[in-house]
Formats: sequence, C-alpha cells, structure tokens
Amino acid sequence: ILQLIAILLFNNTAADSRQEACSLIPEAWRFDCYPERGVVVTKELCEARNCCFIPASSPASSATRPSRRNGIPWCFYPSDFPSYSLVSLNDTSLGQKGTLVRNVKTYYPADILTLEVEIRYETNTRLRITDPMNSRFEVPISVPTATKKAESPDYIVEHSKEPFGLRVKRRTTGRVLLNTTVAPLFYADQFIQFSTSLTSQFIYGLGEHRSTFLHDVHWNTLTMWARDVPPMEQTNLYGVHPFYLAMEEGGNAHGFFLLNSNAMDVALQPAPAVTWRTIGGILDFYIFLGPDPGSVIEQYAEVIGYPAMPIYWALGYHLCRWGYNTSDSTWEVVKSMRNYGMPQDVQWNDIDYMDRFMDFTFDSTKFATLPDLVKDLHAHDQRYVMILDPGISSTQPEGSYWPYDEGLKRGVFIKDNDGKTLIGKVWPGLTAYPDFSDDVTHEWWYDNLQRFHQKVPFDGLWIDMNEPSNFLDGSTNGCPSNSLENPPYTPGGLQISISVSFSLNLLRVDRIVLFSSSALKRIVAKRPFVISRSTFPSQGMYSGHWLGDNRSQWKDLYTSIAGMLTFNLLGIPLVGADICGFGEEPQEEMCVRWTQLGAFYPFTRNHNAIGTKPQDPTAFSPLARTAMKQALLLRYSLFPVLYTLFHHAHVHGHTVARPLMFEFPADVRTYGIDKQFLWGRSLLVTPVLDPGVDYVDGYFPEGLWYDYYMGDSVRSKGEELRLHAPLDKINLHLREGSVIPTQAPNMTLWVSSSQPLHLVSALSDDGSASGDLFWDDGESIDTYETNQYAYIIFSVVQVLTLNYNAEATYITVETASFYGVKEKPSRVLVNSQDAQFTYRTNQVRSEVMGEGTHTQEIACC
Ligand code: MIG
Repeated sequence: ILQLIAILLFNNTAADSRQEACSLIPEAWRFDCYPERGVVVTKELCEARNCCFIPASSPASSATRPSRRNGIPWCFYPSDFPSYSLVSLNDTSLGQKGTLVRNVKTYYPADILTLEVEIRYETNTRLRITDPMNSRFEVPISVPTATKKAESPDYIVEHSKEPFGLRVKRRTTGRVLLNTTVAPLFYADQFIQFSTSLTSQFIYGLGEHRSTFLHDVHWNTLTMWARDVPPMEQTNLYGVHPFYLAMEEGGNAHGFFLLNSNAMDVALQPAPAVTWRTIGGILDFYIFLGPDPGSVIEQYAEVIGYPAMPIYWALGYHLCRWGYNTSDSTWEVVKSMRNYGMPQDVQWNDIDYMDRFMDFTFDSTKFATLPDLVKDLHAHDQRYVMILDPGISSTQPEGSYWPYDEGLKRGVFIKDNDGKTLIGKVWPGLTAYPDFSDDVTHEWWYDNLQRFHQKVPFDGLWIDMNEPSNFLDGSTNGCPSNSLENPPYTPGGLQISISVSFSLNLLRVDRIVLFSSSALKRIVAKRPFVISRSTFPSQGMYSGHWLGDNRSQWKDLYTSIAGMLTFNLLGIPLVGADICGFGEEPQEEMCVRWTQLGAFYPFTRNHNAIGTKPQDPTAFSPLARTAMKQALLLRYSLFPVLYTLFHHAHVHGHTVARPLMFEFPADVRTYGIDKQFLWGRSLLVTPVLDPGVDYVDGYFPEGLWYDYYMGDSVRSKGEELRLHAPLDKINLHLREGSVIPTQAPNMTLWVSSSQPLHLVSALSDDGSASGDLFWDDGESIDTYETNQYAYIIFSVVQVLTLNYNAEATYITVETASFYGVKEKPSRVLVNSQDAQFTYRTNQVRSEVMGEGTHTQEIACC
C-alpha cells in the first residue's frame, strides 16, 4: 500500500510539474499539437499525443476554426516534445550536409526516422535548405543550380543538435530570420511539419487567398490546395504560392519560399511565428535576404523564373462576358464600343461560343459568324481571345470529336488505378483529363490548337478550370480508397479530393499553361498571351492571372487591390480582377469607380457572369460612359510607362503594381496600405472604394507629390490627405524626381502606341528627375534578348537629356511638361534651338515638334 501511495504521489508531482512547465509557455507561443479540424480535442486525446492541454483564456480575434478551439490551441507541444537530433554535419562545396535521426516515433504513420539535410549557400542573398533524399516527389520546376559556395553571404546559419534546429541570421543586424527550434520537426510519409519564428507581424504573399494585403497573424491558418471556388476568406482558392515576404526592423525585408506543391496548411500565430504543414513531397526551402522588399522579389524571381514580356495589346482594355450567347451579339458590343470611341484592344468569348461546351469547337448556329467577327476585329487592329477548359468531352460518338479520339489514340488522358481513362465531369458533361505532365500531350494540345486556329484565328488563350475543376468527387467511380485519398492529416480540414486523377494538382505546375503558351508561339509566331485561373510559382513566365469569380460589390472592388499586389509579389504581375464584378449586377456608380481602378490593373478586363445585365461601358448612362472612357484613355496614354514597367519585371523581376512599402520601407505607416498602390516607383493611384462620396483619403509618404493632371504640388510630412474625387476622376500623383513618357491615347494601342511622346518631368526640390522608356515592336519574341529594342534614359539636371541605347529615330517627342518650376523661364531650348512654351504656376509646357527631330536635350528651367 505504501508503495502504491508513493507511486501515486510521485506521479502526481510529475504531472504537476509538467502542467507547470506547460503553463509557462505563453499563449502566443503555443504550437498546435492537434491541428486536425472538426475534432473536439479533449484532455485525453491531447495527452495521448504527449502534449500540453490547457484551455485557452480568451478566444482569438480571428476565428479560423470551428468549435471552442478558435484561435489559441488548447493542445500544444511541450518544450521537450521529441524531435530529431543532428548526428553528423560535414562541409560540402556548397555549405554543409547533415544527418538527422529521430528516436521516438510520432503519432502519424510512417515516420521517416533518418533524414539528410543540406544547407546550400547559393548566393550572398540566397540560402537553400533541402533534404536531398530524392526518393520522394519533387516539384518539377527548374531552379538555378549553384556550383560553389557564396563567398560573403549576408546570412549566418547556426544549428542546435538536440533537438535539431536551425537559426538563420542577417549578418549586418544579427536579426533572426528563421528559427526552427521553436517547435518540433515532423517528417512522416504524409505529414511534414516545421515551425519558425517571424521577424514581425508584417507578412505578405502566401497566395492564393482572399484577404487584406497584410496577413493577419492572429491564429490565421492559410490552406493551400488549388481549388475551383469563388474567392472567399479563410479558404484555399485557385492557386498555390508557398512564399512569404516579411519585414524586419528598420525597413529590411526577407523572403521565404517552400518549394512544395502538396496540400498544406500555413498556420500563422501572434508570437509571431508560422508553422508549415504539408502532406507530401520534401522539405526544400529558400531564404532571400533582400535587404529591401523589392530585391527580395527580384531574388525570388531569379529562382522561379522571370515574368514574360507581354505582347503590347495584353495591356489594352479587354472585354468579356459569359452569356453573349451569339457571335452577333458579341459583335454588337464591339461595334457599340467603337461607336462611343471607347478604347478596346481585345474581345473575348466564354464557353458559350463552343458547341455543347466542347473545346476546339464552335457553335455553328449561334456562333456561325465567329470567324467573320475575328476577321473584323483584326481589321480594326483588335484581338480575339477565347476560353479553353482542360476537360475533354468523352461521350461523343466515335469519329465525331477529334480531340478525344486522337487523345485516346495517343494515350494522353489520365488513367485511374485500374488503368482505365479516368472520367470526371465538367461543362461538356463527362470528360477525360489530359495528362499535362506528358510531352505527348504537348504535341496533341498543339495539334488541337493549330487545327482550331485554321477555323478561328484567335490571338490568345484563356485557360479556365485548370485547378483542375471537376463537378464529381473523384471520378464516375468515386474516389479510390487508399492512403493518398485518406491522408492522416487533411490540410484545411476540407473535403479535398486528393484523387490520383488529380496528380495534376500534385504536380501543380500548370503545364497546360506552358503548353498553351508554347503552342501559341508556334502558331502565331508572336509573344503568346495566356491568362490562367490556376497558378503556381514560375507560371509568370508563361501567363497572367485574373482573380476569379468575384462579385459586384464594393468589398470586392477593395480586395482586388490586395489580390493584385500579392500576385505582383508572386511573380505574376499581369493580373487583374473582373472589372465591375463577375457575379451579381453592379450599380452604375460602382462600375465607374471599378473601371477607374481597373484602368490601373496591370491586366484590365471587364467580365460578367451569365444571366446578369450587360456591364460593358456602353451599357451605362452618358455620364458614366464618359467617365469610364476617360479612365480607359488615361490608361492608354500611360502605356509607355506600363510597358516599360513590364520590361523591368521581365528582366529584373520588379513588381509592376507596387505596394507603397516597397518604395518607402522605412515608413511603417505604409506597411498595411492596400487601398492605394503605385505603378513602378513614381505613379501613386488613389481610387475611390466607397459609394456616395466625392472625396478620398489617401496616405502620402513624406516628400513632394504632383497632381498628375494639373501639376499642382503637395508637400507631405508622411500624412493622410483628403483629395477631391468627383465621379469622373481617379486621383493620380507623380512622385517628385520622376520623368514619365506618355502618348496621346486612342481606341487601340496599335494606334496610340505609334503617337509621339509627351514627357512629364516632376522635379525634386533640387530640380532633378529621372525616368526611362523601353520600346520595341511590341510583339516579336525575345526582343530584349536579341537586342531589338530601344531603351532611353531621361534625366533632368537643369537640362532634360535623353540617352538612347541605340539609334531610335522612330521615337519622337512632341511636347514636354515640367512640374515644379517656380518661375517663368526666359527661354526653352530643344536641341539648342529656341522652342515655344507656355507657363502657368509651377509648370512649363514646351513644344518640341520638328519633323524627324531626334530629341536629345530640352533646356527648360
Ligand atoms: O464553372 O466559363 O472563373 O470566369 O465565366 C464556371 C464560365 C466556369 C469560371 C470562370 C469564369 C467563367 C466561367 N467559369
């Protein structure tokens, strides 16, 4: 009996001291030991995992979980939870390689007890940490390979042996950018998990989600698994981007990229810290040292690939809707746009052009005039884009539908576990899914496109439903029953069909986009234009993206800015939301405001769902129409600026639509801004996002800003300013020190881009300014790479000089404005010749024109 009492007492004491150790862990630092959703975690369940169980004191602010476990986990790892130990570490030519061993199994099946870890010092600003076992699935995107260790890295890597953990520090500041010792490492066959502290609560990226630009770290779990679902908060959407950008003190920034395409959760908590939880693949991640936000994105682009240089008309206005119903009614809209002098470069068709929704067909009755419509568009320097879905109808009588027959013959379709073609269901009914990981499929896809192009000479492609979407669960045979279908842990706790059929999702790289892009290159022999709904890192090299099925609501107008900025971080700058909203019907005022904002989406398309009223610009009152036209003309006049920004995205990995914090990283007040943004470094856009107002409040970082239209200056101390914003105006400001090239707008970019330039210089206090222009034929492939372009640097130091990389006599300057000129100059000289000019407060506008003059110098003020 005594013995028994002693044992009980002893046990109690052990339990007490354990409980005490558990309670010492601050709530913000509790790492969830029971992330499975939909389970009510009891003390018993929790303790069966050897974790701490403490009901949390208060619910968290952002409730991301059902039941009482919202926010702060009640079941969390104790500090001595078993993990891996580092048993050896050796130097390699690139860094180090170590062996990790776990002695105690976890509660997930198939723990991998011995691991290798390789630390590669790839460049001075890029560190890669990977597990080089190679026997597991790796994402098939090509990344640069380093051959020798970086000589003077901006980072220091430290490790702890028992339990194993890594710490990465910024050399200059000592700031810890990564610290995996905060929670145990898991590496089971279908459950890989690690955590790290974050440098601050300022974390961005992690697409695709509908959220504010700045993520909330208050117990906010972001799930990643490509899925066809309209944009809603707290759920995984069309694309997968396991990349974040994080701010440090003093305006430094770094990036983190997990190269893994399996379904995963990324759990943010207020410590601040993040937990990565994926159900397959390997551990393979990068850290980019920046040190400013822009260079982080450049370094990320270097790994995933630089965005494509778009064909010029990609930057024009696109008009689309689902439910035009006939080619004639599509044509009517095009004509009506022309009648009103409304800029439009591209007309689109949704699935209604197809014969019973089958790819590579068109409805021979309702869309009988489609080929003529396309011909007419081309005659007006306009372009045509139509939709394609990956699912191929599998139920047509043999001999009547070439894409399926031929696909079967060539064996391009994904098979189920029994080796039969896997059949799902999409718009055309039952469908087979091409296996886009296979090169045979590449040729088959090209053949289909090429054959269709002979009937309808389309110019670009819109790829929808490529998550891939399936209206069935799994297939006509349901889902197979295996461990892939029933993983021990399901990210997001969602019903996510992890069917073998969806190996495409496991591969994740949207090769349908790659194939479409390369086929287009062969068929039209110009820069391919592809817009895709589903995306993965590296896809910016081939396509742009629209933000999916939003609604005609003010809130959607607002969240589109965050979506656009996030995709600019993710290497897909050619992005925009459906202007005026896809679902529901917009009020006129909202559609005007949306068209104004949309004029500054890098990709600007008005698109609308079936069964809703027309919402193209011509469908509204004369007042609204005029305001929309003005916004579109403004965009067209800024085309040289936008085009040049895309050049920098393509060559350097720069963002096009840019968050304010990228230009003002030292100003913490810019960190959360997602109601305003910049084009490049110098154009500040402040749209109206609310109904019934004729003003807008915007934040102006410290400095001198000029009203784009009038040239009036505002000097800001770094403050919010109220701006006048009547219905027909979107506020646009030029940052001091910039020179931008503009053109007289027209109804197509083909016409307007041949106009001479008007240069606008916004002078700093000391009278200086600079800017640039990239110019080429707008459509040939690889003009930069083959040196077929002009590049001009504008700089004002008393005199505006134009520095050409090559003889570019075809670029002419017609006028030049100078904002910030305090007194009327006595003369303005162009190439040393007196030129005509006008002066009004603060502003000189000078005529430059002279037939065939090659402007080199404007001496103004
Ligand atoms: O199941 O093609 O996001 O833009 O209009 C819906 C019809 C399929 C979804 C796309 C949307 C498109 C619609 N598509």
